[in-house]
Amino acid sequence: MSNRTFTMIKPDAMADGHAGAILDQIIKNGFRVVALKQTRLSLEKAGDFYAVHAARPFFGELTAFMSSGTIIAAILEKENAVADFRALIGATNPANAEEGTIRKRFARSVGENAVHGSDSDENALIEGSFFFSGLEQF
Ligand code: FUP
Repeated sequence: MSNRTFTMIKPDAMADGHAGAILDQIIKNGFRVVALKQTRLSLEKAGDFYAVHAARPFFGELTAFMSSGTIIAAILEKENAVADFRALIGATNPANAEEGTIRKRFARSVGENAVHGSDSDENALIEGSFFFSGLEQF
């Protein structure tokens, strides 16, 4: 088991002023920041990141949204990071997310759902490397 996951604070949460509160909740729940940056995805880069969803009906909306503003990308470390982080963020659709989870507190909708969290150790590694070189990970 790897102890790392990858997250993005998405453009909705950035625009709504929730980045500080989200990072605070992440850190208070025991995740250590391995790498962190504010950046903005081009439409093409958003398509590369979400290539696994290319055939889904929401792909166009998803990539337009993810390139619509700045994001914060981060690699996080904690024992059982992938599963614990997904529990912390809650269900994809905030309407179904547990009370107190990041998506319940801060997401606008299923499409604009405040944060990303890797769904496996393998994807955490791929996604972290998409944004950060080895020299940027501490
Ligand atoms: P999650 O792993 O919870 O981020 O969810 P998915 O990998 O299933 O979906 C990735 C992103 O696609 C979501 F964060 C938002 C978007 N999406 C939609 O816009 N509509 C949907 O019905 C499902 C996902």
